[in-house]
Amino acid sequence: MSLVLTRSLAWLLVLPLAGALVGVDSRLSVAASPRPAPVRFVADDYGFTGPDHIPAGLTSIQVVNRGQDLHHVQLLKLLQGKTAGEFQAALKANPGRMPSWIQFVGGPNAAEPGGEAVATMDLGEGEYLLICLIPNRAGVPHLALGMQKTLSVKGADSAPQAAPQAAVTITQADFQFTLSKPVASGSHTIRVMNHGTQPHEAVLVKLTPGVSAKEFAVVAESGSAPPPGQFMGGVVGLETGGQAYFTAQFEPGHYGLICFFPDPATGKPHLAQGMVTDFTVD
Ligand SMILES: [Cu+2]
Repeated sequence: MSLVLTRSLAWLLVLPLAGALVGVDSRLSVAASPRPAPVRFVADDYGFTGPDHIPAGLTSIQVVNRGQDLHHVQLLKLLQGKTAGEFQAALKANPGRMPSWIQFVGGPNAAEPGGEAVATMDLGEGEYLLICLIPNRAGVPHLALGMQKTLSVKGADSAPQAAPQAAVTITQADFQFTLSKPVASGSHTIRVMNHGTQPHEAVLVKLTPGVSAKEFAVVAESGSAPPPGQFMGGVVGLETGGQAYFTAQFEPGHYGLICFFPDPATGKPHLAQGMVTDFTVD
């Protein structure tokens, strides 16, 4: 019901604009075509259900968390014709070390139980895996509990989608986040770009008043207690040069961006090297 309403409202907003642009520049009217509904994957404890095949191109992936634990969707592209079976074998042989023939291509970051998150990426044709890297209380990543699914990306859908209009860009580096400008209250699309040399993620959290993003991250890392705040999505790991978009509803308050990805040199999460940022929405 609400999905139908949202889509019909999108048409109302888009049609007059598209009409006004016809005859001016056909590329602009393509840019104004409505964005398709996100491709939806349901996460539970511990697995994903959703489509096995989707078309290539700019794609919004939604994670709907029906579990009791936090979940995200990390999209991995399998290179060199490697298979899901080979990925599992490689992890078994070298636990905790990603093989060199996978590429981190984003995906919606952590959604609370009962919540959801969406991220938009340009997906090229190929074989992908959806995995969840979030650990359980014992520190075991959900991936090792069976939380992985294959996804085949092939062929193109209708007209190519224009890139979303981003209100703010978050640039990732080794090891920090930089926001292009302050985030205003309201619903905004945020672009995330990795300018670092390692894969990075952006975990968006809303912080309990008086708590810093670092304090939140330390509690979340330890798994000893629920962290003081709320996970609000973001984008999971992106390769160097990669980019993705996510949309979130920002109420006034204090927020954090955190990268839990490990530095191969030290084994420590990037947040321990400074990749954790606080920001305020007025
Ligand atoms: Cu990082």
